[in-house]
Amino acid sequence: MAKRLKIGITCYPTLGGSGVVATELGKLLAEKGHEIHFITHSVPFRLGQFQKNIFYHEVEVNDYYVFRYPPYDLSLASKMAQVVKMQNLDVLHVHYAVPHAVCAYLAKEMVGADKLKTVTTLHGTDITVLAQDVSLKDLIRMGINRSDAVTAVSNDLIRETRELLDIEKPIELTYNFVDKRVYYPRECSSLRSDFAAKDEKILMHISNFRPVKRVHDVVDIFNKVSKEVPSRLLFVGEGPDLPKVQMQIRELGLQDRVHFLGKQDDVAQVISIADVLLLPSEKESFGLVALEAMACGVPTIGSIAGGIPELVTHGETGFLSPIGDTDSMAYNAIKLLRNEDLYRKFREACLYRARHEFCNDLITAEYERIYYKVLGIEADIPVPVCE
Ligand code: GMT
Repeated sequence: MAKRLKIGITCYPTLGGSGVVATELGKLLAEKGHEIHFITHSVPFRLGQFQKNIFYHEVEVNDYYVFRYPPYDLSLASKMAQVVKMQNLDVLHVHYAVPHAVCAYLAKEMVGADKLKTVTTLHGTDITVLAQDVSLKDLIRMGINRSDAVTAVSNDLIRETRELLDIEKPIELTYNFVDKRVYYPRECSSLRSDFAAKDEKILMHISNFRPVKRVHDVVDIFNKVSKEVPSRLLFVGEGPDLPKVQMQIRELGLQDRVHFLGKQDDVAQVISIADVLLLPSEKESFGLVALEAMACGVPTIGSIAGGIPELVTHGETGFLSPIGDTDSMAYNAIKLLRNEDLYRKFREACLYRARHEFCNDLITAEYERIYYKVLGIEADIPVPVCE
Protein backbone atom coordinates (compact mmCIF):
# COMPACT_ATOMS: atom_id res chain seq x y z
CA MET A 1 0.00 0.00 0.00
CA ALA A 2 1.16 3.57 -0.68
CA LYS A 3 1.80 5.83 2.34
CA ARG A 4 -0.98 5.61 4.92
CA LEU A 5 -2.50 9.08 5.08
CA LYS A 6 -3.77 11.12 7.99
CA ILE A 7 -6.85 12.92 6.74
CA GLY A 8 -9.03 15.51 8.47
CA ILE A 9 -12.66 15.68 7.31
CA THR A 10 -15.05 18.55 7.96
CA CYS A 11 -18.70 18.51 6.91
CA TYR A 12 -22.19 19.33 8.16
CA PRO A 13 -22.50 16.33 10.46
CA THR A 14 -26.21 16.28 11.20
CA LEU A 15 -28.02 16.91 7.93
CA GLY A 16 -27.91 16.60 4.18
CA GLY A 17 -26.38 14.38 1.55
CA SER A 18 -23.03 16.18 1.75
CA GLY A 19 -22.66 15.07 5.40
CA VAL A 20 -23.67 11.53 4.45
CA VAL A 21 -21.12 11.35 1.62
CA ALA A 22 -18.34 12.86 3.77
CA THR A 23 -19.00 10.42 6.60
CA GLU A 24 -19.28 7.36 4.38
CA LEU A 25 -16.08 8.37 2.59
CA GLY A 26 -14.27 8.69 5.94
CA LYS A 27 -15.45 5.23 7.00
CA LEU A 28 -14.32 3.65 3.72
CA LEU A 29 -10.92 5.37 3.83
CA ALA A 30 -10.48 4.15 7.41
CA GLU A 31 -11.26 0.61 6.25
CA LYS A 32 -8.50 0.99 3.68
CA GLY A 33 -6.05 1.77 6.48
CA HIS A 34 -5.93 5.58 6.44
CA GLU A 35 -6.31 7.52 9.70
CA ILE A 36 -9.42 9.71 9.64
CA HIS A 37 -10.09 12.66 11.92
CA PHE A 38 -13.58 14.18 11.78
CA ILE A 39 -13.52 17.84 12.85
CA THR A 40 -17.15 18.87 13.27
CA HIS A 41 -19.57 20.42 15.79
CA SER A 42 -21.29 17.09 16.54
CA VAL A 43 -20.63 13.42 15.91
CA PRO A 44 -21.63 12.75 12.27
CA PHE A 45 -25.00 10.97 12.35
CA ARG A 46 -23.94 8.22 9.96
CA LEU A 47 -20.74 7.41 11.85
CA GLY A 48 -22.33 4.48 13.67
CA GLN A 49 -20.35 2.23 15.93
CA PHE A 50 -16.74 2.63 17.00
CA GLN A 51 -14.45 1.86 14.08
CA LYS A 52 -10.69 1.42 13.90
CA ASN A 53 -8.76 4.39 12.43
CA ILE A 54 -11.57 6.92 13.04
CA PHE A 55 -11.26 9.81 15.48
CA TYR A 56 -13.60 12.64 16.34
CA HIS A 57 -12.68 16.20 17.38
CA GLU A 58 -15.52 18.43 18.56
CA VAL A 59 -15.56 22.10 17.62
CA GLU A 60 -16.56 24.15 20.65
CA VAL A 61 -17.78 27.67 20.06
CA ASN A 62 -16.71 30.51 22.34
CA ASP A 63 -19.90 32.36 23.35
CA TYR A 64 -18.33 35.21 25.34
CA TYR A 65 -21.00 37.78 26.23
CA VAL A 66 -19.74 40.51 23.87
CA PHE A 67 -20.49 38.31 20.86
CA ARG A 68 -23.94 38.88 19.43
CA TYR A 69 -23.22 35.91 17.12
CA PRO A 70 -20.76 33.33 18.53
CA PRO A 71 -18.03 32.93 15.85
CA TYR A 72 -18.39 29.28 14.83
CA ASP A 73 -16.27 29.70 11.70
CA LEU A 74 -13.28 31.00 13.67
CA SER A 75 -13.61 28.24 16.26
CA LEU A 76 -13.69 25.67 13.46
CA ALA A 77 -10.60 27.15 11.78
CA SER A 78 -8.70 27.12 15.11
CA LYS A 79 -9.76 23.55 15.83
CA MET A 80 -8.65 22.47 12.37
CA ALA A 81 -5.22 24.06 12.92
CA GLN A 82 -4.93 22.45 16.38
CA VAL A 83 -5.80 18.98 15.11
CA VAL A 84 -3.51 19.31 12.10
CA LYS A 85 -0.60 20.18 14.40
CA MET A 86 -1.33 17.63 17.13
CA GLN A 87 -2.09 14.72 14.82
CA ASN A 88 0.29 15.62 11.99
CA LEU A 89 -2.48 15.53 9.40
CA ASP A 90 -1.44 15.41 5.75
CA VAL A 91 -4.68 16.62 4.21
CA LEU A 92 -7.81 18.44 5.26
CA HIS A 93 -10.82 17.49 3.12
CA VAL A 94 -13.78 19.84 3.53
CA HIS A 95 -17.25 19.17 2.20
CA TYR A 96 -19.49 22.13 1.27
CA ALA A 97 -17.62 25.35 0.51
CA VAL A 98 -19.37 27.62 3.00
CA PRO A 99 -17.71 28.25 5.41
CA HIS A 100 -15.55 25.12 5.36
CA ALA A 101 -13.24 26.03 2.44
CA VAL A 102 -12.52 29.41 4.02
CA CYS A 103 -11.90 27.85 7.45
CA ALA A 104 -9.47 25.37 5.86
CA TYR A 105 -7.61 28.27 4.27
CA LEU A 106 -7.36 30.03 7.66
CA ALA A 107 -6.13 26.81 9.27
CA LYS A 108 -3.47 26.47 6.58
CA GLU A 109 -2.31 30.02 7.23
CA MET A 110 -2.08 29.19 10.96
CA VAL A 111 -0.02 26.02 10.57
CA GLY A 112 2.10 27.19 7.64
CA ALA A 113 1.14 26.79 4.00
CA ASP A 114 3.86 24.18 3.35
CA LYS A 115 2.63 21.91 6.16
CA LEU A 116 -0.93 21.19 5.02
CA LYS A 117 -2.83 20.46 1.83
CA THR A 118 -6.54 21.15 1.52
CA VAL A 119 -9.21 19.60 -0.69
CA THR A 120 -12.68 21.12 -1.11
CA THR A 121 -15.67 19.19 -2.42
CA LEU A 122 -18.53 21.29 -3.76
CA HIS A 123 -21.92 19.68 -3.21
CA GLY A 124 -24.51 21.96 -4.76
CA THR A 125 -26.32 24.66 -2.87
CA ASP A 126 -22.95 25.99 -1.63
CA ILE A 127 -22.66 27.20 -5.23
CA THR A 128 -26.10 27.21 -6.84
CA VAL A 129 -27.75 29.11 -3.96
CA LEU A 130 -25.06 30.69 -1.78
CA ALA A 131 -22.72 31.89 -4.54
CA GLN A 132 -25.66 33.91 -5.91
CA ASP A 133 -25.49 36.00 -2.73
CA VAL A 134 -23.21 38.97 -3.41
CA SER A 135 -22.19 39.12 0.23
CA LEU A 136 -20.70 35.61 -0.01
CA LYS A 137 -19.60 35.34 -3.63
CA ASP A 138 -16.03 36.70 -3.28
CA LEU A 139 -15.47 34.71 -0.10
CA ILE A 140 -16.54 31.45 -1.76
CA ARG A 141 -14.33 32.22 -4.77
CA MET A 142 -11.38 32.79 -2.45
CA GLY A 143 -12.04 29.55 -0.52
CA ILE A 144 -12.08 27.62 -3.79
CA ASN A 145 -9.03 29.31 -5.28
CA ARG A 146 -6.97 28.74 -2.12
CA SER A 147 -7.78 25.01 -1.97
CA ASP A 148 -5.05 22.73 -3.29
CA ALA A 149 -7.65 20.65 -5.10
CA VAL A 150 -11.33 21.16 -5.76
CA THR A 151 -13.86 18.50 -6.67
CA ALA A 152 -17.55 18.69 -7.52
CA VAL A 153 -20.24 16.01 -7.56
CA SER A 154 -21.41 16.53 -11.16
CA ASN A 155 -20.34 18.07 -14.44
CA ASP A 156 -23.27 20.41 -14.20
CA LEU A 157 -22.01 21.72 -10.86
CA ILE A 158 -18.54 22.24 -12.35
CA ARG A 159 -20.10 24.24 -15.18
CA GLU A 160 -22.20 26.33 -12.82
CA THR A 161 -19.24 27.01 -10.50
CA ARG A 162 -17.19 28.27 -13.44
CA GLU A 163 -20.02 30.43 -14.71
CA LEU A 164 -21.07 31.95 -11.40
CA LEU A 165 -17.64 32.47 -9.89
CA ASP A 166 -15.41 32.77 -12.91
CA ILE A 167 -13.11 30.05 -11.58
CA GLU A 168 -10.27 28.93 -13.82
CA LYS A 169 -8.50 26.37 -11.68
CA PRO A 170 -9.22 22.69 -12.40
CA ILE A 171 -12.29 21.23 -10.72
CA GLU A 172 -12.29 17.45 -10.71
CA LEU A 173 -15.43 15.39 -11.10
CA THR A 174 -16.06 12.97 -8.23
CA TYR A 175 -19.57 11.57 -8.39
CA ASN A 176 -21.27 10.57 -5.17
CA PHE A 177 -21.43 6.87 -4.33
CA VAL A 178 -23.30 4.34 -2.22
CA ASP A 179 -21.88 1.51 -0.19
CA LYS A 180 -23.02 -1.61 -2.03
CA ARG A 181 -22.95 -3.58 1.24
CA VAL A 182 -25.71 -1.32 2.58
CA TYR A 183 -27.68 -0.29 -0.52
CA TYR A 184 -29.21 -3.31 -2.25
CA PRO A 185 -32.84 -4.46 -2.62
CA ARG A 186 -33.91 -5.47 0.88
CA GLU A 187 -36.58 -8.02 1.70
CA CYS A 188 -39.60 -5.87 2.48
CA SER A 189 -42.88 -7.72 1.91
CA SER A 190 -44.10 -7.28 5.48
CA LEU A 191 -43.14 -3.58 5.67
CA ARG A 192 -44.73 -3.00 2.28
CA SER A 193 -48.01 -4.55 3.38
CA ASP A 194 -48.19 -2.02 6.25
CA PHE A 195 -48.77 0.71 3.65
CA ALA A 196 -50.19 -0.80 0.49
CA ALA A 197 -52.47 -3.64 -0.59
CA LYS A 198 -51.05 -6.29 -2.97
CA ASP A 199 -52.43 -4.60 -6.08
CA GLU A 200 -51.24 -1.11 -5.08
CA LYS A 201 -48.01 0.59 -6.18
CA ILE A 202 -45.87 2.72 -3.89
CA LEU A 203 -44.51 6.11 -4.98
CA MET A 204 -41.98 7.67 -2.63
CA HIS A 205 -40.39 11.07 -2.09
CA ILE A 206 -37.45 11.61 0.27
CA SER A 207 -36.07 15.07 0.94
CA ASN A 208 -35.52 17.96 3.30
CA PHE A 209 -38.80 19.56 2.08
CA ARG A 210 -37.11 22.78 0.96
CA PRO A 211 -38.57 24.92 -1.85
CA VAL A 212 -35.95 23.66 -4.39
CA LYS A 213 -37.43 20.15 -4.04
CA ARG A 214 -40.84 21.29 -5.42
CA VAL A 215 -42.73 18.97 -3.10
CA HIS A 216 -46.05 20.40 -4.37
CA ASP A 217 -45.14 18.79 -7.73
CA VAL A 218 -44.79 15.44 -5.97
CA VAL A 219 -48.39 15.71 -4.77
CA ASP A 220 -49.55 16.87 -8.17
CA ILE A 221 -47.88 13.89 -9.89
CA PHE A 222 -49.37 11.46 -7.36
CA ASN A 223 -52.83 12.99 -7.77
CA LYS A 224 -52.63 12.26 -11.51
CA VAL A 225 -51.10 8.79 -11.18
CA SER A 226 -53.52 7.60 -8.52
CA LYS A 227 -56.47 8.28 -10.85
CA GLU A 228 -55.02 5.66 -13.25
CA VAL A 229 -53.06 3.22 -11.07
CA PRO A 230 -54.07 2.05 -7.57
CA SER A 231 -51.27 3.53 -5.52
CA ARG A 232 -49.98 5.11 -2.32
CA LEU A 233 -47.57 7.99 -1.73
CA LEU A 234 -44.98 7.80 1.05
CA PHE A 235 -43.07 10.88 2.22
CA VAL A 236 -39.80 10.48 4.09
CA GLY A 237 -38.04 13.43 5.75
CA GLU A 238 -39.03 16.75 7.19
CA GLY A 239 -38.58 20.42 6.38
CA PRO A 240 -40.16 23.85 5.93
CA ASP A 241 -42.59 22.98 3.12
CA LEU A 242 -44.18 20.06 4.97
CA PRO A 243 -47.23 21.98 6.35
CA LYS A 244 -48.05 23.41 2.87
CA VAL A 245 -47.91 19.94 1.39
CA GLN A 246 -50.18 18.52 4.09
CA MET A 247 -52.71 21.23 3.26
CA GLN A 248 -52.48 20.48 -0.47
CA ILE A 249 -53.13 16.79 0.25
CA ARG A 250 -56.23 17.58 2.33
CA GLU A 251 -57.56 19.95 -0.37
CA LEU A 252 -57.19 17.19 -2.96
CA GLY A 253 -58.82 14.63 -0.63
CA LEU A 254 -55.77 12.35 -0.82
CA GLN A 255 -55.11 12.02 2.91
CA ASP A 256 -56.10 8.32 3.08
CA ARG A 257 -53.52 7.39 0.47
CA VAL A 258 -50.57 9.48 1.61
CA HIS A 259 -48.30 8.51 4.53
CA PHE A 260 -45.67 10.60 6.31
CA LEU A 261 -42.80 8.55 7.72
CA GLY A 262 -40.72 11.47 9.03
CA LYS A 263 -36.93 11.16 9.22
CA GLN A 264 -35.63 7.63 8.80
CA ASP A 265 -32.12 6.30 9.41
CA ASP A 266 -32.33 3.03 7.48
CA VAL A 267 -32.93 4.61 4.07
CA ALA A 268 -32.04 1.41 2.16
CA GLN A 269 -34.77 -0.52 3.96
CA VAL A 270 -37.37 2.20 3.44
CA ILE A 271 -36.56 2.80 -0.24
CA SER A 272 -36.75 -0.93 -0.94
CA ILE A 273 -40.53 -0.87 -0.46
CA ALA A 274 -41.03 1.75 -3.20
CA ASP A 275 -41.87 1.10 -6.86
CA VAL A 276 -40.72 4.53 -8.02
CA LEU A 277 -38.95 7.51 -6.48
CA LEU A 278 -40.26 10.99 -7.34
CA LEU A 279 -37.60 13.72 -7.62
CA PRO A 280 -39.03 16.77 -9.44
CA SER A 281 -36.46 19.24 -8.02
CA GLU A 282 -35.75 22.68 -9.38
CA LYS A 283 -32.07 22.48 -8.41
CA GLU A 284 -30.23 19.24 -7.70
CA SER A 285 -26.50 19.06 -8.26
CA PHE A 286 -26.51 15.27 -7.98
CA GLY A 287 -29.54 13.79 -6.17
CA LEU A 288 -27.98 11.27 -3.80
CA VAL A 289 -31.41 9.88 -2.96
CA ALA A 290 -31.93 8.85 -6.61
CA LEU A 291 -28.67 6.90 -6.42
CA GLU A 292 -29.74 5.26 -3.15
CA ALA A 293 -33.01 4.28 -4.84
CA MET A 294 -31.20 3.05 -7.97
CA ALA A 295 -28.95 0.81 -5.86
CA CYS A 296 -32.09 -0.73 -4.33
CA GLY A 297 -33.56 -1.32 -7.81
CA VAL A 298 -36.01 1.59 -7.72
CA PRO A 299 -36.29 3.83 -10.84
CA THR A 300 -36.65 7.61 -10.56
CA ILE A 301 -39.27 9.83 -12.15
CA GLY A 302 -37.71 13.27 -12.01
CA SER A 303 -36.78 16.57 -13.56
CA ILE A 304 -34.10 17.63 -15.99
CA ALA A 305 -32.30 19.70 -13.36
CA GLY A 306 -28.64 20.10 -12.44
CA GLY A 307 -26.81 16.77 -12.31
CA ILE A 308 -29.90 14.51 -12.30
CA PRO A 309 -29.48 13.61 -16.02
CA GLU A 310 -25.88 12.51 -15.32
CA LEU A 311 -27.18 10.08 -12.71
CA VAL A 312 -30.54 8.91 -14.06
CA THR A 313 -30.38 7.61 -17.64
CA HIS A 314 -33.61 8.74 -19.27
CA GLY A 315 -35.51 5.74 -20.67
CA GLU A 316 -33.27 3.21 -18.90
CA THR A 317 -33.13 3.81 -15.15
CA GLY A 318 -35.92 6.36 -14.97
CA PHE A 319 -37.71 9.08 -16.88
CA LEU A 320 -36.89 12.78 -16.79
CA SER A 321 -39.07 15.72 -17.82
CA PRO A 322 -38.70 19.51 -17.81
CA ILE A 323 -38.93 21.14 -14.37
CA GLY A 324 -42.58 21.60 -13.38
CA ASP A 325 -44.00 19.39 -16.15
CA THR A 326 -46.04 17.18 -13.86
CA ASP A 327 -48.25 15.93 -16.72
CA SER A 328 -45.22 14.37 -18.37
CA MET A 329 -43.89 13.00 -15.06
CA ALA A 330 -47.26 11.44 -14.23
CA TYR A 331 -47.55 9.99 -17.76
CA ASN A 332 -44.10 8.38 -17.41
CA ALA A 333 -44.86 6.98 -13.97
CA ILE A 334 -48.09 5.43 -15.24
CA LYS A 335 -46.30 3.96 -18.27
CA LEU A 336 -43.68 2.35 -16.05
CA LEU A 337 -46.02 1.11 -13.34
CA ARG A 338 -48.45 -0.45 -15.80
CA ASN A 339 -45.90 -2.37 -17.86
CA GLU A 340 -44.31 -5.22 -15.91
CA ASP A 341 -41.72 -6.09 -18.59
CA LEU A 342 -40.59 -2.49 -18.91
CA TYR A 343 -40.44 -2.16 -15.14
CA ARG A 344 -38.28 -5.30 -14.82
CA LYS A 345 -35.83 -3.94 -17.42
CA PHE A 346 -35.59 -0.60 -15.59
CA ARG A 347 -35.01 -2.33 -12.28
CA GLU A 348 -32.18 -4.45 -13.69
CA ALA A 349 -30.62 -1.41 -15.37
CA CYS A 350 -30.79 0.46 -12.04
CA LEU A 351 -28.99 -2.30 -10.15
CA TYR A 352 -26.31 -2.62 -12.83
CA ARG A 353 -25.68 1.12 -13.16
CA ALA A 354 -25.47 1.77 -9.41
CA ARG A 355 -23.00 -1.10 -8.88
CA HIS A 356 -20.80 -0.32 -11.87
CA GLU A 357 -20.77 3.45 -12.16
CA PHE A 358 -21.25 4.69 -8.61
CA CYS A 359 -19.74 2.00 -6.44
CA ASN A 360 -17.90 2.92 -3.27
CA ASP A 361 -14.58 1.30 -4.30
CA LEU A 362 -14.37 3.34 -7.48
CA ILE A 363 -15.04 6.75 -5.95
CA THR A 364 -12.95 6.14 -2.81
CA ALA A 365 -9.97 5.32 -5.05
CA GLU A 366 -10.62 8.55 -6.96
CA TYR A 367 -10.40 10.61 -3.75
CA GLU A 368 -7.23 8.76 -2.69
CA ARG A 369 -5.67 9.60 -6.06
CA ILE A 370 -6.48 13.29 -5.47
CA TYR A 371 -4.95 13.27 -1.96
CA TYR A 372 -1.70 11.70 -3.19
CA LYS A 373 -1.57 14.14 -6.08
CA VAL A 374 -1.82 17.26 -3.88
CA LEU A 375 0.82 15.77 -1.60
CA GLY A 376 3.12 15.11 -4.55
CA ILE A 377 3.30 11.40 -3.68
CA GLU A 378 3.65 8.91 -6.52
CA ALA A 379 1.07 6.24 -5.82
CA ASP A 380 -0.21 3.58 -8.12
CA ILE A 381 -3.85 3.19 -7.22
CA PRO A 382 -5.43 0.46 -9.32
CA VAL A 383 -8.84 1.33 -10.78
CA PRO A 384 -11.17 -1.05 -8.92
CA VAL A 385 -13.39 -3.32 -10.96
CA CYS A 386 -16.89 -3.05 -9.62
CA GLU A 387 -18.80 -6.32 -9.96
O1 GMT B 1 -30.14 20.03 -0.75
C1 GMT B 1 -29.35 20.64 -0.04
O2 GMT B 1 -29.23 21.86 0.07
C2 GMT B 1 -28.45 19.85 0.83
C3 GMT B 1 -27.17 19.53 0.12
C4 GMT B 1 -26.33 18.81 1.13
O3 GMT B 1 -25.53 19.45 1.79
O4 GMT B 1 -26.52 17.63 1.29
O5 GMT B 1 -27.43 18.68 -1.01
C5 GMT B 1 -26.55 18.78 -2.06
O6 GMT B 1 -25.50 17.82 -1.92
C6 GMT B 1 -25.90 16.45 -2.09
C7 GMT B 1 -24.67 15.56 -1.86
O7 GMT B 1 -23.66 15.81 -2.79
C8 GMT B 1 -26.48 16.25 -3.49
O8 GMT B 1 -26.89 14.90 -3.67
C9 GMT B 1 -27.71 17.18 -3.66
O9 GMT B 1 -28.18 17.05 -4.98
C10 GMT B 1 -27.32 18.62 -3.39
N1 GMT B 1 -28.55 19.43 -3.33
C11 GMT B 1 -28.84 20.35 -4.25
O10 GMT B 1 -28.12 20.59 -5.20
C12 GMT B 1 -30.13 21.06 -4.06
